Amino acid sequence: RRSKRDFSWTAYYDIDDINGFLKNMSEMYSKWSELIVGGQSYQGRSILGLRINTPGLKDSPKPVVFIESGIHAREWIAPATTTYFINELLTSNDPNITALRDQFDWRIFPSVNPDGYHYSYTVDRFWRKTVSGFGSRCFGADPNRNWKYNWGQHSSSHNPCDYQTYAGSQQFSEIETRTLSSYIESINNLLAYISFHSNAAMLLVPYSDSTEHIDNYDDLIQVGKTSLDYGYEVNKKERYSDPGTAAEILYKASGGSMDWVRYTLATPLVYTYELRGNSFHWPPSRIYEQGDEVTQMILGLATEAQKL
Ligand code: ING
Ligand code: ZN
Repeated sequence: RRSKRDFSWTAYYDIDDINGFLKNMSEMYSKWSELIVGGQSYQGRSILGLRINTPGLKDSPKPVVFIESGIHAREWIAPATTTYFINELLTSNDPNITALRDQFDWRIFPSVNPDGYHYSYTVDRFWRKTVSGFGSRCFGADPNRNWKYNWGQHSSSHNPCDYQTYAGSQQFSEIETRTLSSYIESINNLLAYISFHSNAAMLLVPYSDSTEHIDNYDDLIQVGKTSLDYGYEVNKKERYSDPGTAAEILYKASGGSMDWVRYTLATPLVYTYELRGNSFHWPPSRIYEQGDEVTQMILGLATEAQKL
């Protein structure tokens, strides 16, 4: 077993080490956090996460904030900033962060495509998909095109050999999306669902395959802008683009997780952050920059959301 000191944010780690970090944190902070299983992978890994839920007044349930990271294997900065955020939540003495920790029931999954991440880490740096059907000439499906909402419509390939956006043989063909979606469905009181990708420096709101605006679009944009303002204050370098739907500011895409969550569960706050980077590269020595930025962006989101 690794000690906490062996894990840092100046390097990228393979999936076993990320899971080791989660396990260690759950043991060191066992009063507040527990290791949770959000689903299973094709190669038999558990999709591991941390639930952080500090004891509250009486046993009144807190609103749940769900963080899904690393659904695309090669977007390494997403799992790295997510473990950074976990570490901040559990170890920071900043009163804003301890308040953030105490206000919500957190479910945080740094790597929801663990097979793909391991394959990207060890074999093919630019692998994006799952590895279902490994051994066939063409294998894997895009887990962010595989969810059961308008499946297979936009920016979705139906060719299993497509390196990027093969949507799978059918909706929820991938065990990762199927099992994770049932875990999400079992959550009561889900306030916010946040998905992390890279590298467009953007904040996206549902729906990704339509330019129509959903009923609380204005609130989502307002909360989103505050989130980006908080993030900007950290490094004061380049700003993210103004928030919007993927259909309007990136490209139309169907079958993504956030659209399914919004449509199926009517979750009020649903976002996809596209973190910074270039060609999926972000220097390991500078992970902490985006780690701090992500921490502040989540703090800004939560702060503004409480004013609604
Ligand atoms: N971008 C996302 C993708 O899956 C996206 C954009 C987000 C599409 C949410 C649909 C829903 O293509 C990256 N970089 O993967
Ligand atoms: Zn992605």
